[in-house]
Amino acid sequence: MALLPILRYPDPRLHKIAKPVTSFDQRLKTLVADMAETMYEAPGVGLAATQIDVHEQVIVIDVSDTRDQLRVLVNPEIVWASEEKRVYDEGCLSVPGIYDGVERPARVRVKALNADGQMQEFDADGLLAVCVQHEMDHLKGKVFVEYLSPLKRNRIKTRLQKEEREQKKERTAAAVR
Ligand code: K1U
Ligand code: ZN
Repeated sequence: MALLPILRYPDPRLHKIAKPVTSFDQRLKTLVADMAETMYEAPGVGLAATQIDVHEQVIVIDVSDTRDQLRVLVNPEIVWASEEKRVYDEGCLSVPGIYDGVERPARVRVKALNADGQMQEFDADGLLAVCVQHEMDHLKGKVFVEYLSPLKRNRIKTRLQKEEREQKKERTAAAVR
């Protein structure tokens, strides 16, 4: 298994549209295992393949307290969403240190394949519903900050670009030491 680097906003590769998976082979199983390891290590409750620069419709999620209930969603679809909406303070491993409120349907019914190509359908509410919708947005090239005002989004972009420049400087200084 391998830990994979996570793209950071505003990397343009986060806006690529993921393609459906067509082969349920060993390569897919290795991708899923690497994504799960990367999500648990981060730590996060979800990860979309887009975030590790793989543009295929693959998501891993684990919202359990025990961190032992991994869900693998391949080619996911939302087949029903509630009229009722909820605001949840979302975070994102691609937008580190930023949390802000996003309004989404409170409950969804999800249809997806697993890593063996078997169909699964389940109802989600609470954090699971938020996480499924957040990760499916990643597959469509959408990052949660796009729900925020242009002012907030630009502040976040500037802050993360500054952090990136500072980290690059530190890495360069460490390399010449
Ligand atoms: O980057 C991602 O897509 C993962 C993201 C998922 C998410 C969290 C909260 C609301 C919506 C979507 C995260 O996991 S951010 C980290 C986080 O919230 C968390 C980490 C460890 C334990 C509990 C939460
Ligand atoms: Zn995210």
